[in-house]
Amino acid sequence: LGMDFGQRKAKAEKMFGLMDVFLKNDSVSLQKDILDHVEYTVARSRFSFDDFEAYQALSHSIRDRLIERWHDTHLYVKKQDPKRVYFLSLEFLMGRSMTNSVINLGIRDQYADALNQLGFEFEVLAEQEGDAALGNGGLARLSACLMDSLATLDYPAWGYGLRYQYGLFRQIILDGFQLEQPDYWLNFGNPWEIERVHVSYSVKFYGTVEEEDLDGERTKVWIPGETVEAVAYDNPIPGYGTRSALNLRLWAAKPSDKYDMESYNTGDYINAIMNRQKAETISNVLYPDDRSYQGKELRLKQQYFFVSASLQDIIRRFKDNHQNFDELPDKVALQINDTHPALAIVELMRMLLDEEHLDWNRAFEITCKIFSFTTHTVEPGGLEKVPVDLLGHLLPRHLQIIYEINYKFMEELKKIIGQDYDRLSRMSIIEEGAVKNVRVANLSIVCSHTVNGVSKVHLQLLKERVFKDFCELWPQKFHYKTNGVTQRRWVVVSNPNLCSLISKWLGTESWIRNVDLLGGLRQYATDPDLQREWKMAKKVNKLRLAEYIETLSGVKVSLDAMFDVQVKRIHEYKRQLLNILGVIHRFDCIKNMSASDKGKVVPRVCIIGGKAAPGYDIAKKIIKLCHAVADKINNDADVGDLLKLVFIPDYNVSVAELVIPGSDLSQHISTAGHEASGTGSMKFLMNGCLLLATADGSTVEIMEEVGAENMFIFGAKLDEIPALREKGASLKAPLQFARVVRMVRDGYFGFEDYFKSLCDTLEEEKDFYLLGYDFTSYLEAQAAADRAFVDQEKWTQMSILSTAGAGKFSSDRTIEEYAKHTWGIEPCKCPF
Ligand code: GL7
Repeated sequence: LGMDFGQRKAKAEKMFGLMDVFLKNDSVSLQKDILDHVEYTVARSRFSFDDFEAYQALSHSIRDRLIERWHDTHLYVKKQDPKRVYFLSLEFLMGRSMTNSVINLGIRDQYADALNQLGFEFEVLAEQEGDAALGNGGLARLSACLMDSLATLDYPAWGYGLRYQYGLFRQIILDGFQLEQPDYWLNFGNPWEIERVHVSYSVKFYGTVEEEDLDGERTKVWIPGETVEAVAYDNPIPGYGTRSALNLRLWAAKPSDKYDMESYNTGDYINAIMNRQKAETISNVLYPDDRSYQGKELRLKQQYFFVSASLQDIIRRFKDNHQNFDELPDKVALQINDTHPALAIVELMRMLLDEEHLDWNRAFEITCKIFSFTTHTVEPGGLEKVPVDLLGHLLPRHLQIIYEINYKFMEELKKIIGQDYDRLSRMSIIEEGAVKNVRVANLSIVCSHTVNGVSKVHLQLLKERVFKDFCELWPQKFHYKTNGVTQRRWVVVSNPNLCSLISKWLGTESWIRNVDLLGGLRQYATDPDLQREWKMAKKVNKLRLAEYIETLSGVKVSLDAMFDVQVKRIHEYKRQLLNILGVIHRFDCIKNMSASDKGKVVPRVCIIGGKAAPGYDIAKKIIKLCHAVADKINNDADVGDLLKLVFIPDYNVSVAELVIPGSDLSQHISTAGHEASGTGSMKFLMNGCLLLATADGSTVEIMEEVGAENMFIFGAKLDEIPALREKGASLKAPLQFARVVRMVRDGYFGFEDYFKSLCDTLEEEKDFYLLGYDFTSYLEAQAAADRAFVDQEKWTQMSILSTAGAGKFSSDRTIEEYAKHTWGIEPCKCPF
């Protein structure tokens, strides 16, 4: 601004003189700060404000502290200019931010104290916050856990995604049926984000591609038909036990301010405005299906919108310090979370070719050195496809580039495998047929240096099934990084009782950053004092959960019962139906028992929760069946406290924080070979819940760490499944199974017409997920859990050993592996 160095320095000194170096965190400063925000930010009188207004003021006060660290981290990393990883994901399931933020900032107690002085309670205000539910299920929550670990471990990283105005629908249950309600989560403002009106990029759609002469060379020029602005909303992600705070940058669509002169000249001013406004629909709503792709134009627009804005941002940052694109792979690692952001590959190619004018080979080589791809799918049929016509209409230049990549890939491939046309056509990025499709996974594999699965078993399935041809071609490209979850959110935030207990017995809080230390609990697993305290912590959490259940459903549950929980998205392969049929069997047994036998029954509270995709009919019937069975059981005087079944509605991150710590047993019972990893099990494990599970996904690794003797494992093994399916109808289901299915079919729980199609899926020749086959071993595993529960000492020991064996399943370990083996990045810790 025309100032010389001396003048600038003097100005900076004056400004710093006016500011405290850092905001203060003593109780008086915090109280003053909160009251200032009540008065000036929330604009309520400091003499009169309610819990929600107090929450708003509190969150702004915390946000100020987040921003300090976030600025410092950015300035430092910018100066160091290390290689950064950019984590691209269409979904981030962050849940609530407040408690997590104060814990990671290390000022939870100070705030609690300050609030007490003001006559408020931290926990009560924390309940005012809504969930940020910008994702569907495990994949989206994994992204959130990975961000927490990246920040905690001081890695130079950014997250990029979409700022949906409507998050995942809220599940309402009416007469036992699921209804979906829109989640307009921004209604009450969102203090955890920072709107960046000046960080915005134009994103182009539609139009045509023309050739132009540039310095004697022919280049392609894309003349777009529509332009939309992407505006950044930044969400600071604080690390634990460090001053680092990363950025999760989410893009919102806004109308472009580049005038569309033609429409303004038509005289139809109102319509012209309305048309512009349509631009905003791009980031309006999250698609609620967690794994089916319908080739919808809006979905493709969302994908391109977010990758285009992100790449413009990333390349701009690179160009601040570098001119030579050969350095790009030394500075940038791009991680695509499943295939959803795969257009980033093509967009980078387009930018390098058409805007930076690199030649094809150089651009392609750079691109392939930058991208890594993690797949979360086990079904070849579940892989994303985009109709060629749709893609060509929306992104004409990108389709050309995809064709070119494919042409060159096919030529190379022919040289290696010869004229094996079947294999060539399977591996082609373009699927031929009545409708031509782009196979997004093939594109991602061809253009990434590394492809990761999400568990050991998953990699095996990739090799044998999903990506067999590619694994044979490039065995060195395929790896796995077992998923993990963050112990900050899933123990420290959600289970403070257990957290302090662990720290007390380990004599340190270091396990919160170095979770392997949990293994130190093993030596105390039989110590009566720890056992007593451990049981007490569990009881307090069960009480919290019991109260929640009673308020929601009116069902009173006994704290002496075993809380047996299955919470996750509703899917046939996850077999909530097996669970419900098991409950019916238990009910049937109790009904037919003598009084003395009843005295030996281990009382159970069976808890099921989860959302079904709105168009997934069978999943919705499973929810209804759960309610119908619950109605019958919970009102049966013969059964009483021996068995209760409750469905917890609207399962989300904050509900999980309540349910998981209060569970004794948790079920992860997918048919082997269908769960790529599963991460819920890891959260339960950390919280000392015993697992009743099949040997699927990451459970196989959990067995290695915890020991199968401390779990209840059942069911057909992965390698037995194909033969079992082959046998089909000749696999006679056990009588017990036939009996419970019959009860549903014959209307014992009502609604027999409605449940008919659900029962049909269990007929021997149609029982694809092998519920009938696995039923016997499922009941045996349940009986083993009962026996273990009777011996509370043994049970508590198994519970302690579960937590002790959970170390491997921290997302910190996952991130270390990605950083070292996939991204090639190093920590960059600000030295203040
Ligand atoms: C999933 C897998 O189904 C799940 O097993 C895995 O733990 C998760 C994270 O890797 O990814 N894949 C997927 O499409 N969704 C998942 O949760 C929605």
